[in-house]
This record gives sequence, C-alpha cells and structure tokens, in this order.
Amino acid sequence: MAGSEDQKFSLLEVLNTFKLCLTDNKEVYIEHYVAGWRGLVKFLNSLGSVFGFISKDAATKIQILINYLNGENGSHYVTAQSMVKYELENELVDITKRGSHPESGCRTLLRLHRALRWLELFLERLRTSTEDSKTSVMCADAYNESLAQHHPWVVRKAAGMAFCMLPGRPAFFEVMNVGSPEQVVAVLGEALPLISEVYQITEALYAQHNLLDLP
Ligand code: 1PW
Repeated sequence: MAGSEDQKFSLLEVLNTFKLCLTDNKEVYIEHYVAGWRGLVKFLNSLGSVFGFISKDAATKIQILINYLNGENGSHYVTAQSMVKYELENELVDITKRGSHPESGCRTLLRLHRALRWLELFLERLRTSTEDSKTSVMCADAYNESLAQHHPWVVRKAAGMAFCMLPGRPAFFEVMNVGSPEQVVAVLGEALPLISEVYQITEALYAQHNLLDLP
C-alpha cells in the first residue's frame, strides 16, 4: 500500500516544487525544475500506458539534466542561467545543426520548456472549463497552439491519438488527487502563475542568447 501511495500523483506536490524553482534574483533552479517534471511524469503515467511514449521522452530528458547536475561540472548546472553561460562559453552546444553535443543541457531543457508551455495552456483551459468540457479537446487545442509546431507529423499524430484516451473531466480531476473540483480549480489558480513565471523567465533567457531554435 505504502508503495502505491508513493506513486500517487498529487498536483499539490508539483505546485510546491514549482514554488521552489526561482532563486531570489529570479534564476531557475534546475534541481526543482526537474523535480516538478518528475511529478508531471508520475501524473502522465497514472493516466495510462498510452501516455508512455510521452512520459518516456520527458523522463529521459529529466535524467540527462540530473546527470549533469550530479556530474563533475554540476556546480555550473545549478540554475538554467549558469548552465547556459557555462555551455555557451565552453562550446558545449550545437547551435545550428546537430553535431558533437546532441544532448547538451541547453537543448534538453529547451524541450521541457516547450512542453511546459503546453502544460500551462492545458491547465488554464482546465481551470476555466465547465463540467461538460472535453479534456481531449482542451489538451489537443493547447498542444496545437504550442508544442505541435515543434513536432514532426508522426509525433503529432501519435499525440492526437493519445489525447483521445484522456479520461473525462471528473475522472481527470480525481487523478489530480487534490480534492473536490472546486479545490482543483483553486489549486490550478495558484499553480498557474508560478508555472507561467518560470516559463517566461526561461523563455527570456533563451531568447536573449538566441537559443530558441536549438536542434
Ligand atoms: C496531460 C498533461 C501533459 C503534460 C506533459 C507534457 C509532456 C510533453 C512530452 C511530449 C513528448 C512527445 C514525444 C516526444 C517527442 C520528442 O521528439 C520531442 N520531445 C518533446 C518533449 O517535445 C523532441 O525531443 P527531441 O526528439 O528533439 O530530443
């Protein structure tokens, strides 16, 4: 029982992690960013195996960043800002085409960053949805507005099929494990500005260094 409880996702957990994401001078802690993502992966896994291909990619990217953080140059990977500086100064990033650094921290975090925008749009739709709203439609709309433009046709197709398998709004709220629908809406209202701020800061960092299209 205890084991299955460990696996159980709660949106509150993710909210708390994103709360820890920013340093006093508004840099993004990679440790907490990936911890937030870990919570999201748990959530995806609890939605069923059709989300396996999605959660697996996110889990792989989380692990790449954790390996940098725990590696010998880990001190440069404390924040996204220090990572960008370090990898650019040491020419550890493939800028225009894939080459000798196919798994740079910068391009790996960029993938999670783009997906975070999807999540933000989707959760915002959920928050303002009504009882008869369809999660699959909200999820697909959010995806088409954001992440889809970075994915090839085959991934878009597979994602579209996975969205159709999403549970309906009541079941979806239950999986979030937060409480009544009213409580879910309240927690979303609290979580979204935090996620949005982390997103905006990361976006500005990547824009400033011209890194938004890393291969
Ligand atoms: C229900 C709430 C969902 C929020 C979680 C969002 C997870 C987003 C992961 C999408 C992954 C789709 C399949 C993988 C695609 C990769 O090719 C792609 N990865 C991402 C995260 O977009 C690009 O990575 P790549 O191939 O350049 O290493």
